[in-house]
Amino acid sequence: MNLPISGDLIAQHNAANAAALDEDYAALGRKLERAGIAIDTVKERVAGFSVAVPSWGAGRGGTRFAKFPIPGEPTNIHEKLEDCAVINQLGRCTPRVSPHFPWDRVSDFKALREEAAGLGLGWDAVNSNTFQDQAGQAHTYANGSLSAQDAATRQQAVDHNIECIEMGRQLGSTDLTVWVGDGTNFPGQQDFARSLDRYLEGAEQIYAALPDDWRMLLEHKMFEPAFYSTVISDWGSSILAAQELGPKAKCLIDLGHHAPNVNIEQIVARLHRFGKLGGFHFNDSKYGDDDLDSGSINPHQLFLVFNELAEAEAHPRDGFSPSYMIDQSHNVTDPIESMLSSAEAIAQCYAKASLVDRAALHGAQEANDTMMAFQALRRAYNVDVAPILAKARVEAGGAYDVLAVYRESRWRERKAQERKAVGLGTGIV
Ligand code: RM4
Ligand code: MN
Ligand code: MN
Repeated sequence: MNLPISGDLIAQHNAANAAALDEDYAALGRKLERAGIAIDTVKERVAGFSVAVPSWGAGRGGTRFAKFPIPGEPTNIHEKLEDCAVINQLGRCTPRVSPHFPWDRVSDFKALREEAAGLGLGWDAVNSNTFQDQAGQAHTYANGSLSAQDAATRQQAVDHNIECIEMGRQLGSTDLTVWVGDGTNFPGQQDFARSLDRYLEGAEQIYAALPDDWRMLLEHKMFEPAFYSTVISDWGSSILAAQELGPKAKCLIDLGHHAPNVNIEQIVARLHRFGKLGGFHFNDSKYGDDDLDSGSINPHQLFLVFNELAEAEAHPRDGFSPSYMIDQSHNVTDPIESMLSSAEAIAQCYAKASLVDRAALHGAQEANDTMMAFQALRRAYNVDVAPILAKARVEAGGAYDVLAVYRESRWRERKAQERKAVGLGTGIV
């Protein structure tokens, strides 16, 4: 394997911090022991946790207003893979990349799969794109894709998704994530029922093309780019569509795709109750689909989501195996730094959810002891799990302080010498 960051640099840094880490880990171990928790067991769980990174997240994102590229940012899927390899080498919990087509299209997928494997990376869910027009495309998506009135446009969207499955198959993926930008900007613009019928008809054709071991993950989103209505606007529409399509269709929750203040953790529990929770896109938001860094605004919500995921894991239905991915737009930070910090925030919430005393929680719930039920969650949330994560990371060959080593490696500065500059412009990616 040809990992991008010098192993010596990581080893030296870890050696310099080994005593501090051992001390912190031992102290936390004693504290957890008093609560009947074996820290090594939690560490093993954390070591087994992973979240995929999106290929598009490796580039600097933008807004509708502007994009400010940085020197050395990746310009194609090969350079993006290199950056994803840096993230995984240092953090050791992001071993898979989620591609987006046609953005990541190549002529030889077998070679791309090997290239990723050489960097220690596998592939996660494939994302289709029928929310933008591509050069040379026969039919525009201006009036929708799977739900468009025009039959040829719908067929083009179906064909693209089927081609995504084929490209994903060559990479070794087993999930297709479908998010469509379809919707309306004006009351009356489309008939709500008929546009959903058209969406379902197209989705059925895609579903029919899924290999046996594949899943189709339906991602709902309340608004943007359509601002009055969207065809799969919420988890209700999503689960109805998934139920209509069949067992291989599941729902995917993107944390930024709800109305403000919606109780997302409850949605997790609801979808799981019906065996339809298929995946997650992690990010954070203040106002809408802001795509801010995971846990940067509301880390408590992220913990509560993981608490429901831990409940779901303990009571699996229908082969519970959600696909986890970071889905963020890094407008003002180095994307590698954002994804390192976000993956750590996500794994922290996973670890804290593992610390919840479920017997105490359930006992308090049964006894209608509201305060003690809440305290069962609060006690876990208050634990600083950083030493557990650091220990798991270091044992797997990652860095004690991921950001410190990343900066010391001068990766971005070195890449700025090699990579061609990205053009200015607007757009999400
Ligand atoms: C959407 C949605 C999709 C992502 C695109 C780039 O808002 O979150 O998952 O693929 O953005
Ligand atoms: Mn998303
Ligand atoms: Mn989004």
